[in-house]
Amino acid sequence: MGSPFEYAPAPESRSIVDIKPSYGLFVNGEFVPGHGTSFKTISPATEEVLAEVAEADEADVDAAVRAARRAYDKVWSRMPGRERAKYLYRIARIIQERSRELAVLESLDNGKPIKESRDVDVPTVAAHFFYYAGWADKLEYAGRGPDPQPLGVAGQVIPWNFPLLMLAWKIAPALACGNTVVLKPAETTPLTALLFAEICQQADLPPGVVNIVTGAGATGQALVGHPDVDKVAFTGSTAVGKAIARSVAGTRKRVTLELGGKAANIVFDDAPIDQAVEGIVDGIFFNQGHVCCAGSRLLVQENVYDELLERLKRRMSTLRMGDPLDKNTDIGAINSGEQLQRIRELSEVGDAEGAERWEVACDLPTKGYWFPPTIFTGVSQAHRIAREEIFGPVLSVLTFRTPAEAVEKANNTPYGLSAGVWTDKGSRILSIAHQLRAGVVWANTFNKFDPTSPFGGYQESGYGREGGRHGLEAYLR
Ligand code: TAP
Repeated sequence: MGSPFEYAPAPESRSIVDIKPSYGLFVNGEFVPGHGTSFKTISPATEEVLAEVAEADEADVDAAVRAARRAYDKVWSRMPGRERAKYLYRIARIIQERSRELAVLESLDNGKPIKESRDVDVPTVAAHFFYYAGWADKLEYAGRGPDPQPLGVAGQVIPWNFPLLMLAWKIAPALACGNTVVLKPAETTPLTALLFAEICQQADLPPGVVNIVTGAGATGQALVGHPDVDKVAFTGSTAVGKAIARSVAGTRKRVTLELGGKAANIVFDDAPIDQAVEGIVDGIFFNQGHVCCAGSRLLVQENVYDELLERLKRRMSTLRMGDPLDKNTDIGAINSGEQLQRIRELSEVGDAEGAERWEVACDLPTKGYWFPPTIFTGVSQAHRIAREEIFGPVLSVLTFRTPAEAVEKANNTPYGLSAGVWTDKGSRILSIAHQLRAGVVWANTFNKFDPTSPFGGYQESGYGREGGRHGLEAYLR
């Protein structure tokens, strides 16, 4: 690894977005102060404080749920689908118009490279609103019978890895179906959800249809536990997901959970190697590996192992790490000090268990949270780095000889969110995909998201689907 250095973030892109010194909660169409204490949100690339954000306590959450209930009863559930669609189309268009602002703010608050927030996150967010706007007046085709009804008030809790995209996955289908929402963004990434609240105002969305309550786990707990919430939609860790499932058991609440993953990316010896290397890099280093469906376990057929590893290391050496606002940056900052600590700890476990660590030699900034792209070879299935979600830019490499062995190893996980298969044989793609216990299987590509495709897990990766027609079912009776 190189020597540490001071890095100054690019000031010109900062000026695109107007960050206020402090933010309130968004309740009933207005920004209001919270009753709890406030907290600071920082740029993980520089540790600079970006803003002070209100923390919603139980009374604030209650006010937001009541606003959502009023809006549901009086306005939104009564509005014809074609009218709801107009609001969703308007929101989608404003997202496109304000896309630079949203991308810069997302990269500042989250640490992800601007080329990802600009070219992947924000366009996919707009696409979700466009897609579900199109469904709002066609719900009789959603698969829930001729007269599907909304559920009521949805309490939605999302993580920090794709703050805006997770918001879109939650809010767009809920609103299209006639539900109203109270959403809690993650503590470390509240700013784009608050900018989205401004967009709701700009779109003249009726007050109370969307409410945003910022805060940490306790705010999420208050929301999920509120007796007047009809539907809970959660994306986050398996541990918190299990606690939520327990807490709502026996209530009338409907629940969908999108949880963790430990995806296998399987490369057969007939795969186009350079294409596979790109897919492996994208699979684990996209968004610093903070991706629930990241291809964090590479399974390589033994006879191409040496060649693949050599090419992979060569490709990794070209990745640029640094200022998230620099358009040439491939790898941005780790989202928080806490997450960095977890990545370090699990990597040290990898060392202690005898796996061999290789990392890209690069200079790391002295401030902020950084971890270089890393691979572990000599990993066995029993190793913790092959079993536990690291949620960082760390790849564990295993080998296999036969297709049956690949499937067995790929399925040897409590998770089941996603997987990848690289091979030249179409018949093998179909046969392997069929045997993998994963909600999404990519063939000769990885980490591709589209609003028309359902996404979701098996086993400890949760239940319910988001995206596509299936994503409507979670919000309809
Ligand atoms: P969590 O710690 O589970 O947090 C997720 C959200 O839940 C945050 O907003 C969090 O608030 C809140 N929360 C924490 N404790 C809660 C409680 N007891 N009741 C209600 N809400 C609570 O996960 P994370 O670290 O942010 O995200 C990483 C995890 O999310 C990974 O495991 C990843 O695989 C998973 N993930 C899954 C998917 C899909 S689609 N399956 C997508 C993205 C991420 P604070 O953060 O503010 O404390």
